[in-house]
Amino acid sequence: MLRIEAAEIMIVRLPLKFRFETSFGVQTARTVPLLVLHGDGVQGVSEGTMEVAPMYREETLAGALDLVRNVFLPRILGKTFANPEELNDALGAFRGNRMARAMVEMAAWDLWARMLNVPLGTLLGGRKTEVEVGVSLGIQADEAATVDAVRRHVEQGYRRIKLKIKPGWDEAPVRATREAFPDIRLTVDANSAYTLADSVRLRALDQYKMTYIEQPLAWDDLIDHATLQTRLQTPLCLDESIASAADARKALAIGAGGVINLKVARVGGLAEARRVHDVAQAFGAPVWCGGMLEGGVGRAHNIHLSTLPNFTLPGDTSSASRYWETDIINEPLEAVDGLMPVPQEPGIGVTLNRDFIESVAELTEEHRS
Ligand code: OSB
Ligand code: MG
Repeated sequence: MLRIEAAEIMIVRLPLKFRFETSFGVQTARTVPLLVLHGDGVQGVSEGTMEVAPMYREETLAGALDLVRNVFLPRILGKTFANPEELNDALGAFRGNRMARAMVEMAAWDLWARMLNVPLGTLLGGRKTEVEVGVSLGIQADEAATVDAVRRHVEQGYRRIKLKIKPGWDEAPVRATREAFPDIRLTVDANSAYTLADSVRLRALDQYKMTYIEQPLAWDDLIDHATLQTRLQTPLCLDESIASAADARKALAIGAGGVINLKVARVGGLAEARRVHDVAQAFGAPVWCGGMLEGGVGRAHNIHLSTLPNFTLPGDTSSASRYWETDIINEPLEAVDGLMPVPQEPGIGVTLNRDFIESVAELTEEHRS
């Protein structure tokens, strides 16, 4: 039984080691919310991926934390559940706010896996002991800087290079990269910066033989993606547009894309992520695990999810040392030759670096029933 006795919320601000520019803005740091659930002498932890400003999807850090504190925690504190899915049912009546719900659900899964003394990936049904990873590279100053950044990461063994693009910065970096590296697995991510009126521009990318083009159109669209897909040879990969297994089913049924970037928080937690994985598998569509510049807690969750069999393309879960001088966990999460080892201790298999977290925390709270 899963008994929830107490909860902690912490917020830490971590400076990024690189400037990360996407079509929607520039990030130089992350504000990382952490949730710890305590029960039966064990703790489970999760990391929120919502940002201060709703640039990626609509959820915000302030809105999500308000819900966690005032609506979700009161429904689980002091209560006992059969398993994480039953706990999640206690939040099932609430609409949307999937990243906020995922924070609670993911901590419950970690707690549950630690109580059962198994790695989270194994509990979810995954069998891999290492997962293939690539990198997501932000928009660079020019073509030469792009090729330099690609070279550095190819030399480190990453299995796929993803370039962020936006209108006016798309074919140039892709052409330069393809000329320098004719054989790498290459993709682009537009984060919803285009419309159907850009179909011709986007079709110009077909010649570069990319594995997919990620989320060219609106964050809440499926229909226009299906139209665009009829005009392109390169498969579309959906990120922002997929918030549930139902969305995945509809998207694949209408041909809105052929690949799904699966992010646990965006779909509301690990159980729903597994359902998205299963739907995609039934359609013969590969999935891969996306990233939101996570600290070690979110990164570890992503690695465990990626052990499921239909994660057949490299994910964005690159080495923690790329992002942070000091991480929020004690263990390193480092890929070797593009393979990220799956932590084999129970739960997510990593532990909070409490001293570091305390030294940089902007907020720490305790909640009890
Ligand atoms: O679209 O996949 C995205 C980061 C923040 C918000 C959206 C996205 C991303 C990334 C970074 O691409 C992936 C990572 O390295 O964590
Ligand atoms: Mg994306």
